Amino acid sequence: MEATTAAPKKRILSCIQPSGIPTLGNYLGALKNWKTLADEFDGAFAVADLHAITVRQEPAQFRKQINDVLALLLAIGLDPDQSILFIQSQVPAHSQLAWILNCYTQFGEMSRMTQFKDKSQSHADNVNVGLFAYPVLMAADILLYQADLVPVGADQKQHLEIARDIAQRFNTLYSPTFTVPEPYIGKQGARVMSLQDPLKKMSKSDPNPKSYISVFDAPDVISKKIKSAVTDSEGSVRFADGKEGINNLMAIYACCTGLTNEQIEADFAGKGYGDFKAAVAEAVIEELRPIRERYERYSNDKAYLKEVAAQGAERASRVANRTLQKVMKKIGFVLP
Ligand code: ATP
Ligand code: LTN
Repeated sequence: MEATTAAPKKRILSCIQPSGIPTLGNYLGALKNWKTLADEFDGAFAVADLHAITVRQEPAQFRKQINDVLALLLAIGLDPDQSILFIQSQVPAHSQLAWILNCYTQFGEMSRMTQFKDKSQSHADNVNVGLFAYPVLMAADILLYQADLVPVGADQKQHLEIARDIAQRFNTLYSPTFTVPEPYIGKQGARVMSLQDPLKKMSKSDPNPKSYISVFDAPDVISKKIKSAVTDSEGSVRFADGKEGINNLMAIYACCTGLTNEQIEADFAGKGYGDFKAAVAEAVIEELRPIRERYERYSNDKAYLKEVAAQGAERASRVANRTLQKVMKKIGFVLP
């Protein structure tokens, strides 16, 4: 009989910025899928600290947030011996490839990015070049690892398209160099909205803490925030246009319980928003409880976090440097 060799596992890569305490949106839209995908694919997951300095960070707080997000990656169950877990700035190839790719990206295509337009409004006093070039650094993150799949929330779809365009452009100009990545956007939770303005996405850098649930919020805080979530005056729990607040709470509830919208509507028929909000709060509290408990353990163990980051940076650099060398050679740089 002919020997069969197993096809190599596909590679996935994703990152999260340490720009604040991650929210329920980050969790349901991205992190929750990472754990599932990490068991099936070859995973690399990073704390995108270079992306986070596109807005001002206070140094001591920033350092803490970077460690906290690394601890969170462990708390959601990612295994540093199975997946590569690393801090982006500890792998210099990201900055190096980003510069190179800047020179293969057009000003016009960057100007169309909706995140840039939004952020240049919310940070009007600091519209820096990094904020503009942010998607190119993200493309470098992805392309360095030859990622096949990139699990992200729906807000990142446009950035993924740019990463694909840049990869294809480079491959056409030279010869096949980069894997062209596909986005992986979950069916549920891909776009969790703000509790105070359900037309805006829930964001950890929102100045109003009532608009988001942080993954480390205590149970009573979660209950209060959900109780004060903006809804409508109709008073019936059903998914419909114009009921964005309720639609959002239903989506959150569905993600945490596995119920469908129809089941939720049937369960809450004839009941008011008070009952529904109490049930949503309970489901969110139970969903986040084990993560919060494991996070407490990891975040206090600084020596372990340092060790995880060092091991991750070494493994990540090995993969990333291979791609970077290939790119530099094709462009015509003189390699040492
Ligand atoms: P910031 O608010 O500082 O801009 P962010 O939370 O939007 O940050 P990241 O930390 O980089 O951005 O996001 C990490 C992951 O979480 C990404 O995959 C992103 O798509 C996802 N994500 C962010 N916000 C939401 C949301 N409201 N709903 C679903 N997924 C989200
Ligand atoms: N821009 C992303 C975070 C991010 C990312 C990446 C996601 C940075 N580099 C690479 C996937 C792959 C965001 O969610 N705001």
